[in-house]
Amino acid sequence: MGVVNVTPDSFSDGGLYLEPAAAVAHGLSLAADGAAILDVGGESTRPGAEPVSVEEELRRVIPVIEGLASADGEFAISIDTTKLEVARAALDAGARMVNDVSALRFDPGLAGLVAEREAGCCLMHMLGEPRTMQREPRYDDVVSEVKAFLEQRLAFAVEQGVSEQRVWLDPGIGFGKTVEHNLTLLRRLGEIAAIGRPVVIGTSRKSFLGKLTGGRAGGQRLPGTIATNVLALERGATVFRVHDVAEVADALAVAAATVAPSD
Ligand code: PMM
Repeated sequence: MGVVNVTPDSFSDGGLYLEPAAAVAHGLSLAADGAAILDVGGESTRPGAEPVSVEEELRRVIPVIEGLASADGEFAISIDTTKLEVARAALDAGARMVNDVSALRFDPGLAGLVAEREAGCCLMHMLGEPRTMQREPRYDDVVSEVKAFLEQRLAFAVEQGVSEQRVWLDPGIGFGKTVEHNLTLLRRLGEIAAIGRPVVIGTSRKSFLGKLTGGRAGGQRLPGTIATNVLALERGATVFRVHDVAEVADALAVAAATVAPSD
């Protein structure tokens, strides 16, 4: 899954692809690099980020989704949003899946839309909301709490008519977690995979990788991104949300051949 952020303020690529044509070209190059899904987002979820209006989010993402959909490539488009109106317009414009970092909490009506459109849906764990999530996050046992949350949100989605087969789950690396919480989730990712739905993992360029490597900045976190994605593959993740698709795809191809040799 390649990241196409159309935001002025995302932590690692904010402002780079604000023009629709630049964002579309970037998405197509990620697809050429091997992304099967392009995740288009118009609202930054970095710690402390302020929400953006529906109108602004629509203005950012819809032209990009239309542009990508009209390219008719071999990729699916996912909309990274927590808002019903944005998800609806994105599905109308050609997206096939909703990546909701609030796991259908911020806009419960979103579940009905996903059900009605038979869209795919990624439910992610976050402690609270982006504005406050990194203020001293606490858990008794981060893995069992994240797992229980994801099971509960999956049950909610199914109650609302979403087919369980269309739901993916994500432990939400960096969303209300300390470095140690992120590492524990990666170490015990198999417990999340045991829920039985595909696991999405998003470590790409995140700050805990900088903290573990002497303060590396976002663009210098590719080695850490690769290490964590390879380990996540080995522990049962099946979808890897990244900015550097070509490099991570190569690393995953080699790791996958080692984990499950084809000969
Ligand atoms: N991370 C970000 C945004 N959306 N969605 C999912 N499912 N999982 C993630 O880990 C995730 C996400 C924040 O990263 P970005 O600002 O680089 O997009």
